[in-house]
Amino acid sequence: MQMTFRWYGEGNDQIKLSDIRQIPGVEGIVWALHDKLPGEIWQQSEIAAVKKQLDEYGFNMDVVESVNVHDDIKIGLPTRDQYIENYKQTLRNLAPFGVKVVTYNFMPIFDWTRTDLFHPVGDGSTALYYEKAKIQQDYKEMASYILENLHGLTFPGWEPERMARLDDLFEAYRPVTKEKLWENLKYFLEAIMPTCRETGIKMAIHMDDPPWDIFGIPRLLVDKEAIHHFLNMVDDPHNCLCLCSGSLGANPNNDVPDIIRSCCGRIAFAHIRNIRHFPNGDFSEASHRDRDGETGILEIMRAYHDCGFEGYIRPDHGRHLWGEGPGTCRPGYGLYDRALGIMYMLGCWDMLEREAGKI
Ligand code: DNO
Repeated sequence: MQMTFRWYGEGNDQIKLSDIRQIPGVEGIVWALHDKLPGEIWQQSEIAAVKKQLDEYGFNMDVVESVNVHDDIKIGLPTRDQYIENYKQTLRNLAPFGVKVVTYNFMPIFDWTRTDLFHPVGDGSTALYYEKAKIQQDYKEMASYILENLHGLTFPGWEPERMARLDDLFEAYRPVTKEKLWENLKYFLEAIMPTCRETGIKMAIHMDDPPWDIFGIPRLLVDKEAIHHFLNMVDDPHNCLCLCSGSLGANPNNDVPDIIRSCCGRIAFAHIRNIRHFPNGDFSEASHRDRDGETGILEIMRAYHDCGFEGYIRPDHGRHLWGEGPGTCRPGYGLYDRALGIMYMLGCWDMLEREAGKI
């Protein structure tokens, strides 16, 4: 297992690489070119500039999150072929810099979706929150609430350019049934797998978050059955998962440790996050400590350890602590709780290693 930390880049993140350097055990930065729109080619000069910044602190750049997939590919329009060619070129441009895993998602229109970005947890901290009733209402209201709370920082999946034409996007996705979306995902993966084999890059699809349809649009990677369908659909060792415990864990019926054990060899990247559920279907994100939520963090770490997991791992979202809040920290991506999460995960891992006689 290799510990990583997500960072949004110089001038686009309040956290500094020198702060991250002080968290024990972090080997790599999970990064991206956040000013790129889906479909644009990432140029080698731009990638080299990030590499220089990371090199200064001794971090690797093995994992990219995300190279976002253009809507035309998800919708299945004739223009998709050009965007797929661009995607392949981006992979070829990334490989010489040592990139090994590229995360992406196939969620239509919205990426992760929450209704409150700074919801009180009850101990003075705040966290991302999902209020079920609100997601049945106006998608534009929800999108503008999220954009306002990003305070001008870019957030993948929430590009203002795309959010400004939400009605058009909903119209364009109207004919895309769940079956059609699966077909379009298969088309995309089959087209890029030769480039993955050539470059050695593993594609790691992120789970859909939350793991159910929202605003009438289908979502695919929602449970164990869907994950296995996905892996069998394109059965190639480069077709992998970014297994996000928090995304899957939003549905209490998902047994995340069991899912991990069933497909660990195809998990290239693990996101660890804990969820607290409420009886009415709402949920709040919680600290990584096992007992603060119901996702089963201890058993998740044990499952990865039992399977001999050698992929990349990161704390996913954290709460906002100690003065972090709107305008001073990216929702879900403050410094402190993610650092605490790393220490919790490493604590579990070191104990498992000790028990196995490895350290
Ligand atoms: C949320 C993230 C996701 C993830 C994308 C990958 O915080 O885990 O936004 O980066 O879905 O494409």
